Amino acid sequence: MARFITIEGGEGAGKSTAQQFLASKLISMGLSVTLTREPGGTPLAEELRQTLLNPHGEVPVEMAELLLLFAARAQHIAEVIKPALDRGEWVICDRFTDATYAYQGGARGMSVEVITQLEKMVQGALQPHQVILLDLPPEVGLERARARGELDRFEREPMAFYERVRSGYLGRVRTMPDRYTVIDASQDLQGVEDQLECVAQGWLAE
Ligand code: Z5A
Repeated sequence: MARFITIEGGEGAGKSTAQQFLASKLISMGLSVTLTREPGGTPLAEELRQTLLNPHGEVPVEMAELLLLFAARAQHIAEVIKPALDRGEWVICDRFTDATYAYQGGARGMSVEVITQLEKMVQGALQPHQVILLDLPPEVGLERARARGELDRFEREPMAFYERVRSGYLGRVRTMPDRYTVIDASQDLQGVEDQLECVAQGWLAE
């Protein structure tokens, strides 16, 4: 049965690493898996990603940032996510709308009602079956992200911004606990992967 799994967390939490690990587990169990990411996932959505993350260009105002994210998401859902689910595949997406609630809602302070309206317009009934939240103190994740080279626009925010992102995610976990599996991403990679393996085994047993 097709499943839509999303992976969330702050900068450098290990989302891409976890996505690859989960995919290898699911594929070894005989499942077909589509890996994708947000913002991005289609040529147009990747162009919008470049615009959103560019640290040198014109800075989008908050509403423009929000609408660009949902424009990319609309394209991504229509071109990649829904077709893969319709083919019966598992889709593992590196970030999705929980990131919008955490970054644009929690950290930028945009109206949650507006985000919810856009979510309904763009996604209809589409929601992740499960969200993996890789939770860690922002300073740990930023150190990992900074080791990689030039920082994107989101990686240049003050520390208080990332604290609000983290609180935004954890606030959503408190209100909808069944939606999330929270993993302590400050532990070593082996520890994270052991937990991810248990999660994958649990899905298969359902
Ligand atoms: N954004 C938004 O504002 N609103 C939205 O709705 C959406 C996104 C969808 C781009 O996302 C930006 O878009 C994002 C929010 C905004 N902000 N930023 N920046 P992104 O997902 O592309 O960017 P990111 O969060 O910076 O991802 P990342 O830096 O690629 O990190 P990651 O995927 O979580 O981590 P990783 O690449 O797997 O690992 C980072 C390094 O740490 C790497 O060297 C690993 O080998 C290492 N690692 C991983 N796990 C561990 C453990 N457990 N221990 C030690 N080292 C580890």
